[in-house]
Amino acid sequence: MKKTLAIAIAALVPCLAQASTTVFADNFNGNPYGLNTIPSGWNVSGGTVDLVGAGGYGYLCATGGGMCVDLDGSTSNAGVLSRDLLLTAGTTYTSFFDIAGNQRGGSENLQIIFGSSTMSLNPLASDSPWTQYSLTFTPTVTGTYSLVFNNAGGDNMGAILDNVSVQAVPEPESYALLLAGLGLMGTVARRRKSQA
Ligand SMILES: [Ca+2]
Ligand SMILES: [Ca+2]
Ligand SMILES: [Ca+2]
Repeated sequence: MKKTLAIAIAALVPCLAQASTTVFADNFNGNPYGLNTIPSGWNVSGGTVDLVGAGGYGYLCATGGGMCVDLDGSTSNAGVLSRDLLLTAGTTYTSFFDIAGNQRGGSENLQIIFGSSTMSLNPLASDSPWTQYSLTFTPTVTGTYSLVFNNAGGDNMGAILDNVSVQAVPEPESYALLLAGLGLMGTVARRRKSQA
């Protein structure tokens, strides 16, 4: 038993060192085309966004095609697109997202917020190619945090967003805790065996 457990833990360690899990992913492909439409599961405040793509409204979406989001809808008032996520204290989360220029003309001023982390794309040229960006955030308190895409302006042409995901990588202390837990399980198992 002891030897088996030791082998099991030894086998687990390298896996744990690389363990990262997808806690959220959306390629927007499950949504219908629509001007001034809120993508399923997302929030839009202070204006509108459009669901666009090559089969409707003529936009080239990122890898995987299908649908993507024009962050400035069709009401001359760019909406703030956000997604709420339940995040655990002490875990490092990295959000990945593909962004392209508005594909129509002029440049954009875009701010992305993930928890307390922020980044800006300003200016983002209209012909800026699809690029994967990332933003990392480690909450110190477990709770609900937002991933926010805020495109300034209101000319109905916004940066285009696709393939949003969030990956979680536990902090080293979490691994240590997990390994300590496994070690404790081993001790209990050994005790049970010797009592039997
Ligand atoms: Ca897509
Ligand atoms: Ca638009
Ligand atoms: Ca614009």
